[in-house]
Amino acid sequence: MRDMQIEPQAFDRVLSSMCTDPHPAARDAAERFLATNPGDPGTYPAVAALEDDAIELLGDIAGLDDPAGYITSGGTEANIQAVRIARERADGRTPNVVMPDSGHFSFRKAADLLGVELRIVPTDDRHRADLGAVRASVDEDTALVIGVAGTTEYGRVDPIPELGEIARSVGAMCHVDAAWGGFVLPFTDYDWHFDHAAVDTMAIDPHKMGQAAVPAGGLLVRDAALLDELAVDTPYLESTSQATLTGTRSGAGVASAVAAMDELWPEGYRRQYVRSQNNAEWLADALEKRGYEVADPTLPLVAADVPRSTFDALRAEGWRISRTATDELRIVCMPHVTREMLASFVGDLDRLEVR
Ligand code: 0PR
Repeated sequence: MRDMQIEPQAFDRVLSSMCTDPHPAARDAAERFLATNPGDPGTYPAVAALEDDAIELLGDIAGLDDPAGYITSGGTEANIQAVRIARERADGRTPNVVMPDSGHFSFRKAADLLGVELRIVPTDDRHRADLGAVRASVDEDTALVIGVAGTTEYGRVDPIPELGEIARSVGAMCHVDAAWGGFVLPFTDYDWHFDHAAVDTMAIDPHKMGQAAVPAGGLLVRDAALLDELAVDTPYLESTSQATLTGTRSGAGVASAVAAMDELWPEGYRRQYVRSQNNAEWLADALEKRGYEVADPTLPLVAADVPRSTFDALRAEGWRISRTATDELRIVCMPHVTREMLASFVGDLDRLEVR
């Protein structure tokens, strides 16, 4: 018989993930709503009502009065749907989408699926979208300009207001990918959300820094009419149309997102941000003292030029770590990452480092 008591993955050595141990309330809500489908609100009204609450809460976090959107399967779905909305709005043209090279690979999937041209522009020496390059890339066929608020590799925040202006100047929409950053940015000084800029759509994922169970991503749109671009008729359901990409969806994700946000927004998330950011700075400092070059952790994510041989030795010790495209060690200080874990990691690094 297969051993289903097998340990799925203890979090005590996971430094590479953007997922984390869900909050106990989120875990409990997920279990209770496991067999519900918010894709069929006529049959499962309770979870459909919870989804409205989730969008209200996400709107609060992202500075959007009167928010619209839905709980997606993750950042990938939210990003694909944002590109799809922009493509539909750009009717009659062969649209292009402009994104910094720090953008997540989900936009490549979107471009592939939707038949839009993806124009990838360089980032500057601080790993942020190069505004000159963005300006030079947009034209009258640009449907969407993408900015990242918390990049996957370095945790950087693009200049969102400026990207919004560039988008407006050519009649394009502006999408912010805050899939990872959205639950820490409210406690920073960055201009990243709907209040500050000409932002039309946003990805913001409860199942990352939001401490909800997987799958719980978020798509927010400035105006509910934007969701109409996604809607298809649903002839045999009680509800008449559906704007989601998937059909049957996880009620567990939806309920879990609401439970986590009810529990943690804003004070719990604030405390978590401070803890994670302090940990990232502590680790950056420890690595710098050992002579490594470290990218400044502007959000709780550390990248350092630890050589591949040392990286492999740490992996062999069971550390779950990852590398950037330019081969740096990358550590994400998620809520389950404690100071003790990092101290133990640095201890192993000292023991194993290959110079
Ligand atoms: N946008 C940004 C900025 C992201 O970092 C990610 C995921 C996405 C969108 C896509 O989100 P979903 O994966 O929810 O669709 N970035 C991580 C990455 O690609 C995803 C990840 C998460 C990887 C957990 C490993 C892991 O254990 O590295």
